[in-house]
This record gives sequence, C-alpha cells and structure tokens, in this order.
Amino acid sequence: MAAISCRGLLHCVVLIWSLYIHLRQVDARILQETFLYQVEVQTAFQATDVDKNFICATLDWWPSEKCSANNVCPWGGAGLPYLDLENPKLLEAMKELRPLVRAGGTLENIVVYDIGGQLPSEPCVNFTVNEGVFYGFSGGCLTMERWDALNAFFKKTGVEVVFGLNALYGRNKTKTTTGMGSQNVTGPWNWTNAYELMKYTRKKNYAISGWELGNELMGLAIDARVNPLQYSKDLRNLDRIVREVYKGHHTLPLVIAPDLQTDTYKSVNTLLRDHPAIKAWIGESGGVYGSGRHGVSDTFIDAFWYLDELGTASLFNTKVFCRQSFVGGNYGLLDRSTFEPNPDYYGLMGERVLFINVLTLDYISAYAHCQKDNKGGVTVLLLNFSNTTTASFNFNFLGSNKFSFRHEYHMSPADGNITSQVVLLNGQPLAVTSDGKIPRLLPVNKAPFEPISLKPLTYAYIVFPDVHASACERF
Ligand SMILES: *[C@@H]1O[C@H](CO)[C@@H](O)[C@H](O)[C@H]1NC(C)=O
Ligand SMILES: *[C@@H]1O[C@H](CO)[C@@H](O)[C@H](O)[C@H]1NC(C)=O
Ligand SMILES: *[C@@H]1O[C@H](CO)[C@@H](O)[C@H](O)[C@H]1NC(C)=O
Ligand SMILES: *[C@@H]1O[C@H](CO)[C@@H](O)[C@H](O)[C@H]1NC(C)=O
Ligand SMILES: *[C@@H]1O[C@H](CO)[C@@H](O)[C@H](O)[C@H]1NC(C)=O
Ligand SMILES: *[C@@H]1O[C@H](CO)[C@@H](O)[C@H](O)[C@H]1NC(C)=O
Ligand SMILES: CC(=O)N[C@H]1CO[C@H](CO)[C@@H](O)[C@@H]1O
Repeated sequence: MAAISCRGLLHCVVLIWSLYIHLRQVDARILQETFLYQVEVQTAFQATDVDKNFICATLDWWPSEKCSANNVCPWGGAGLPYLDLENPKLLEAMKELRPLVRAGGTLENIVVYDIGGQLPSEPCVNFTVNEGVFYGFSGGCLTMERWDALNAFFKKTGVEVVFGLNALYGRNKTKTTTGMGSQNVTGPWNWTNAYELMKYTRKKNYAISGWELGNELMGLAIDARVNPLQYSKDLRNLDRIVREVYKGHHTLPLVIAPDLQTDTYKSVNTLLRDHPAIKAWIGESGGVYGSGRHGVSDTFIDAFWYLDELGTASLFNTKVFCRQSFVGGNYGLLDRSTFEPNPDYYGLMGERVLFINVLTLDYISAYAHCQKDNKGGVTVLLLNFSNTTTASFNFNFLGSNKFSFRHEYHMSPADGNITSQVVLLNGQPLAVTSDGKIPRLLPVNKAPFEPISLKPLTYAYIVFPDVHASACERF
C-alpha cells in the first residue's frame, strides 16, 4: 500500500477530507456487508519517479555444473559464456523488454579476461568444479571473441549494460573454512586485468554504462569477505581507472558498489559521499536464494512476490531493481530451455509513481503509475492475495475524476493452477508466436459503470487512458 503524505496545507485538507469520506464509506460497507473496495489515486502530483532503467535483469556466469543442494542443476547453457546469443526467441524477448542488463553474479569475482597480448597472471581456463576454492569453482575466462559477441548482442537488442568485475583477481581464493561461514580475504584487488578489459572495451566503443566492483563481498558475503576499509581502497582504484580510461569520453560510466547492507561501513559511505558518480543499488534480487525453485519462482504465483516488490521499491526511491535472472536458474524471466517468457516477464507499469490508497488492505496490494507512452493516463496494478474471495473496486481519482472508459488486463494462471508456467491474459494464454515474437497485450474495454472485479489469487492492470491526471501530463 502507498502511504499518503501531506505536501502543503491544501493537500492536507484534501487528504483529510477524503479520509473522512472514506470512513463514512467503511461505515456503510460494514452495515450493508458489501465487498466494495474504495480506491483512491492522487493524480495532481506524483509520489516519485523511478529510473528509466528501473527494470533490470541479470545475466550470470554459472556453468551447467552449478547445482543446488537437492542436486538440481538449473543453469544449463544460460551462463554468459554459454548462452546461445543467436536464438531468435532470446533476441526478441530481450529487445521487447529492454531491461537494464547486469552482467554478473557470484562467479564474476573470479573470472579472468583474456586480452590478446596482455597475458593475465592467472590462467584463462574454463570453469571447473573445485571444492577447495571459493564458490566451488576455479577457472572462468572471458575471451575477447566472447566479449565481442556479447556486445554485439547487447547492441542488437538495444539494452544498457553494467558489468561486474573480477574483484578477487590477484587474491588468494583457497578456501580454509567449510560450511556456510564466509572467510576474510586480505590483500588488495589487482585491478590491472579489469583495466585492460576496460581499455579494450573503450577502444571497441562498446557502451558499458557501469562497472561494478565484485559481487556480495561485504556483510553477509558468500564465501569470501573483504573488509570495508580494503573494499573502499579497491573502489577508489576502480574509480581512478574508469576516469583514466574514459578521459575525454562524452559520458563517464558509473562506478558501482553493490550490496552495501548497513550504514556501519563508514569508509565506504564517506567514499560514496565524496564521489557522487559512485552508486549503491539493489544489484540482484531473485526472491529465492540459490537459483530459485522450479515450480515456484518460474510460475504464475511468483508475481505476488515480484510485482509487489517492484511496486514497493518504486515507491521508496529505489532507482534500479535487478531481477535475478533474465534467463538461467529457476527464477528467470525466460525459461532457460525454451526461451519462452515466464509469467513475470509481462508487465505494464510506467516510470512515474502515484500515491494510491485502498481502504481495508487485507489481501490487496495496489500500485499506481502514470501510463507508459500515453500522457495523462494512469495504470493501476491490483493484486489479490486471497485464495477464496472475489470483490470489486470503486475508483476515485483525486484531482481529476472524469474518464469515459478503461482497459483491463486480468492475469490468471492456466488451468487455475497457480504453479503453472503459462499465464492467461483475460482468459487467453500468452505465448510467443511461432517466429519468436512476444505477443501484444490486448485489454478488454469497460465502461465506467461496470464494476472491476478481481478473482482470488489473480492480479490485474487497470488502465485509465483518458483520466487526464495532471501529474502524468508533463514528461
Ligand atoms: C597484477 O596482475 C598483472 C597481470 O594482469 C601482473 O603483471 C602484476 O604483476 C600483478 N600485480 C601484482 C601486484 O601482483
Ligand atoms: C571451454 O568452453 C567452451 C564453451 O563451452 C568450449 O568451446 C571450449 O572448448 C572449452 N575449452 C576448453 C579448454 O575446455
Ligand atoms: C593461499 O591460502 C592458503 C590457505 O591459507 C595457503 O595454504 C596458500 O599457500 C595460499 N596461496 C598463496 C599463493 O598464497
Ligand atoms: C573477519 O573480519 C571481520 C571484520 O571485517 C571480523 O569481525 C572478523 O573477526 C574476521 N574474522 C576472522 C576469522 O578473522
Ligand atoms: C486458502 O489458503 C488457506 C491458508 O493457506 C488454506 O488453508 C486453504 O485451503 C486455501 N483454500 C483454497 C480454496 O485453496
Ligand atoms: C500445476 O502445474 C505444475 C507445473 O506444470 C504441475 O507440476 C502440477 O502438477 C500442477 N498441479 C495441479 C494440481 O495440476
Ligand atoms: C480485489 C479482490 O477481489 N479482493 C478480494 C481478495 O481477497 C479478500 C479476502 O478474501 C476479499 O475480501 C477480496 O474481496
């Protein structure tokens, strides 16, 4: 639910007045025992904006040998070195969604870049299972042929990319502890290999919009932990080489410090303050730790986590929200063997966020954004967490209340099975066309007097194209 906040006296008066109306309606609702929900959307001013790159998805490094505890190995050929970049369905799905791509993940920390004549001091070999080192794999190599192919793919699909660097390069990766605990690593990051990759990238004119220093190396780190003081020194080196390599370039790529978890990291925070080009953000958010769970994180029901989280994040000034993963593991937006979109792939929310308030929030989540690509329109996402009851909604737009029709996009699972990988839009399955094209999302049109009704455990996008929300007129 969106919190409503007062901005100035006039707004407070409006809000208190509408709250009063609300309370009278609750009264009426209880007395009449109806199930009519009052929804109120503030259209005169916006809550916040999300970044144009808010929707982000990861491409990870895992090889097919990566297995989870229950002996499921969910990566197949979806890792960065192995992904079939020519697959038409993959291309289409990437082109249509155009998320910010975060190329990285746990194994980014150990990958070595093979830059022609500049032989790295660590061997450039494929990943192999090795229980004696961090993350259970040694090796990992990015050849420049593969880097060229990946960048051609990024360019063809029009995505922006941030790349996670090998922050353990030059460090001892031998594991001395067993079990879940992480181990402190000492000594500095050897940045020379990253520097060579960056120079190559600049020379080739590949548009990388951010360079990220390692994956989950602080706080609740996986296997290897770098102390904050050392990390901030490493980050300074990264900042320095980015400035040097991109000297004279029209834009400086971002320098990204991922996964900062608390404000106790004074040195890192000071650095962030002194270097505004360095950003902290949500780098990876898969909902489920360790590659996801087939039958949950790749099915219809996952939307109740993912869309709710996206909605909440958008209200709280999160600039970028990276879904782990675009493809790979059991939490991909695409199925990793067919490259068909999983239900979470489809979405309609825009970039400008509005305040929305639903009376009696039990079981309901609601988010409102300005409609994508249509000035003045509003898109509302409603999720019904109840597995038993259907109810209807009454909309009130504060600031503008005339609309002559609305579009409804009801999302439900195939066969009423919430763990289905097939999502129905208004009762019809969404599936890519035979040539791999993403289906157009077609609404049903409703007149204002027709009730909005949402079945248990389903969600819907309700779009009001002609409500003339003033917060959505200006872009
Ligand atoms: C860092 O790595 C480079 C090769 O990439 C090597 O030549 C150099 O000696 C290393 N530096 C240190 C301090 O180990
Ligand atoms: C490394 O993996 C790539 C891609 O799977 C493969 O083509 C190559 O032959 C492998 N190299 C070695 C030395 O095994
Ligand atoms: C790495 O650390 C392990 C365990 O502390 C140690 O046995 C090994 O000698 C170290 N290797 C190097 C190259 O420093
Ligand atoms: C690892 O470093 C943290 C602080 O960064 C410290 O609290 C902890 O005691 C260290 N662990 C070991 C085994 O040295
Ligand atoms: C609804 O959820 C409750 C609690 O999880 C469960 O006990 C009940 O069986 C579910 N009902 C249906 C119709 O699925
Ligand atoms: C729901 O769909 C999943 C995935 O297709 C399947 O494994 C499961 O058996 C189905 N459940 C029911 C009750 O049909
Ligand atoms: C929008 C909608 O249908 N909401 C229903 C979701 O679940 C709650 C709890 O059962 C119902 O009361 C709502 O009517």
